[in-house]
Amino acid sequence: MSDFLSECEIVDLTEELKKEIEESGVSNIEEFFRKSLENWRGAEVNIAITGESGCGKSSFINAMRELDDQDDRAAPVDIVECTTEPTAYDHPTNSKIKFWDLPGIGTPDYPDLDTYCNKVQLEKYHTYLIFTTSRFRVNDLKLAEKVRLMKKKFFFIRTKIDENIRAEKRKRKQEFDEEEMLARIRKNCFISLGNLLTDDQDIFLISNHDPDKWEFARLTQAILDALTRYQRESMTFSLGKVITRSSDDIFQRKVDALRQRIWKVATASGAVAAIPVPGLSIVLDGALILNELSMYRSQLGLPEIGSAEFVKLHVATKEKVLSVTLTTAAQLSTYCASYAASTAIEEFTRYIPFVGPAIASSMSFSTTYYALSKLLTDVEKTAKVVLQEAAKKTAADLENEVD
Ligand SMILES: Nc1nc2c(ncn2[C@@H]2O[C@H](COP(=O)(O)OP(=O)(O)O)[C@@H](O)[C@H]2O)c(=O)[nH]1
Ligand SMILES: [Mg+2]
Repeated sequence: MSDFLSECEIVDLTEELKKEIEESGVSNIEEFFRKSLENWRGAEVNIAITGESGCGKSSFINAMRELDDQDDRAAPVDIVECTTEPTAYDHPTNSKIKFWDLPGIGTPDYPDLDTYCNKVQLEKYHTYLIFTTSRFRVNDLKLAEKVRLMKKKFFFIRTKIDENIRAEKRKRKQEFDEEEMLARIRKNCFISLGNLLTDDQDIFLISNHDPDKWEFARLTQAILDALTRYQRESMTFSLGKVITRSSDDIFQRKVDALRQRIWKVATASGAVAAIPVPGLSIVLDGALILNELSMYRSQLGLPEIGSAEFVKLHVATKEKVLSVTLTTAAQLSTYCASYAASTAIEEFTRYIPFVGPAIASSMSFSTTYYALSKLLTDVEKTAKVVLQEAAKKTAADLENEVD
């Protein structure tokens, strides 16, 4: 119980939320929260991608969207851009998130920075990613300075780290020191930027072919942090399975983003479509909870029952996945009855945030809150078990390859 009682963000958001509720003009608080749960879907995110031809812009766009280079929706790789217009690539699960492949500065159509800024409408992007495979150029620097003047964030990205590692390993053999090599690459990039940056951690060393290695995850998180609240939520929920599984931090961000929704869902839960819970004189908004649970499962990458990934799981893991795959109100009711101790719930209602005594004392709020907290914790644990099993399999496969 203590886990979710310590969710201080509930209290922190109070003032901001009161203002939002006032401004929204709604009279019904349940309706307000039902709507606000969907706000992130409306958030537009425009990410500008720039850098010389061949440095991996298209490959990065595909890696972020988790699309194979051969996919019809993929940004064409290895094509020298003849287009002189910015090209937008939508995220496959959220068309409001767009990656913009911008032409390079210094090409005939964009001879200088001012022409460039006007033509690509520089102010419309929310964050800027500047790519290279070697050192950054003067134009990159000027662009970053311009972006900084607009009070927006830019990131410098050095791609193809995998190639450097491979080449250096071949050359140095036993002498090869990965840390030393990465530090050297970072330093070279940093020097090429003059005194633009104060922290060399603002340079990200990645491979578009290995998003689970080097600094792809750190970059993903830096992009998230550069966005506004709803944009960040939107981008977090659009991250696919590969990126989510590539880093504990990103996985945790998803869990946190889902956890922050719980009290809103609980507030939105009324007696609509309610189902009774045996042994307790309360009712639950089953549809709302099942909808949220389905989001937990897909966001945290639980395999669908019957999918190829599910079939390969260990029997005990399969059972765990099944135990959090509730799809009917009856299953949910049984699940709730199995844990619900009314004393715990009553005790919990004393900690309810600003939403006020009327809602706080409603059993629908506290039961929904409690049920979702428990479900999210269960899905989180199960997703970690699935992940560990997948990691063990990969390690075993690699060992077999070596043998
Ligand atoms: N090894 C490696 N190759 C990459 C990486 N990123 C891109 N490439 C390759 O570099 C070439 C050019 O990539 P592309 O994405 O078309 O670059 P763009 O011209 O900047 O869009 C392609 O053959 C890609 O497969 C990377 O991180 N590592
Ligand atoms: Mg390209």
